[in-house]
Amino acid sequence: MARVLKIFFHDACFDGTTSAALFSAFYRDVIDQDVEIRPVGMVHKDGDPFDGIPLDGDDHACVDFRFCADPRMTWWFDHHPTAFQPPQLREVFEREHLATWFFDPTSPSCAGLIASALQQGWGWKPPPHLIDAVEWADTIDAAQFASAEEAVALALPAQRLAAWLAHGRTPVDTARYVELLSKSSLAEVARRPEIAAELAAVEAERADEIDAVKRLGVWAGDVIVFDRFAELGARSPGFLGYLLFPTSLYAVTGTRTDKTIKISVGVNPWAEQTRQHDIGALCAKYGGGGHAVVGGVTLRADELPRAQATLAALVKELQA
Ligand SMILES: [Mn+2]
Repeated sequence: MARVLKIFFHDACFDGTTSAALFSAFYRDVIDQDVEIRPVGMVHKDGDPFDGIPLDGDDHACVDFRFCADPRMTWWFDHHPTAFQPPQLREVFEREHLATWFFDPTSPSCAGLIASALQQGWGWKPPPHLIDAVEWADTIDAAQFASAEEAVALALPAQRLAAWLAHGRTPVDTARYVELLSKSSLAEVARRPEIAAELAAVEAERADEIDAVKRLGVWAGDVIVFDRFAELGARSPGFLGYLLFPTSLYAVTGTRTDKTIKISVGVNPWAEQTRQHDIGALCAKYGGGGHAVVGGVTLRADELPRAQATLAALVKELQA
């Protein structure tokens, strides 16, 4: 019987999935070539996201997601400044100091952090098919695009797959995607018939999405607000919001599925003004987290009044 490695990753996120694929490739190359890998997409929530998630593999890894203090979580890599929630978890991290736990909030992406940590510690280099994906993870996670047009472009496989991931993928889709990406390049994954068809559908929906986002945007000072709580399954406009409302400094979006409600907050990377707020810290005040320039609060599907109040409070804080 093959040993089982469970990899917990930030679900439906380009960096999270790339991180999981990269770590899978490393594990097969260096630790156990016959291992059975089970990628598990994780979503943030108010409270312990690992509550009720079984650590029942032979080994466990967590990438691009919050610190889990369970000693069975052998491997951990993250770059979110809000990785330690509650903050006391940081003491566990410092005290235990495992050589297989890595935290660097200055890294643009978790995939980049994994690549450098594994090279330094194990002399392992990412396989050629994943080099491109790791570079794209840096670009996408840190919004290092020259313009909003470039950020929303769907020309290249990485851009198309990032949009597809953000397009309401299920945990089954993303786990399969991680497995594919661990063994083939972004271009090869995008060419697979079943994925190519879905990528074409994402592109076809783009025009409707532009119309919807244009209609939805409501100004609150420098903040552009997209309240999509009423449309079950509707997505955050992401960079499209900044393309259509280029004078915004911040964007706040409310979205809802049958499982969760999410409030996403971001700083317009192409704004002329400078941000006055740390978004991750601001979201952490309301039970969420994130980076300095992007973050969010994820609540349960039955907490709509709380979500509406949280969205309003975040908008108010950003206007102050
Ligand atoms: Mn990340």
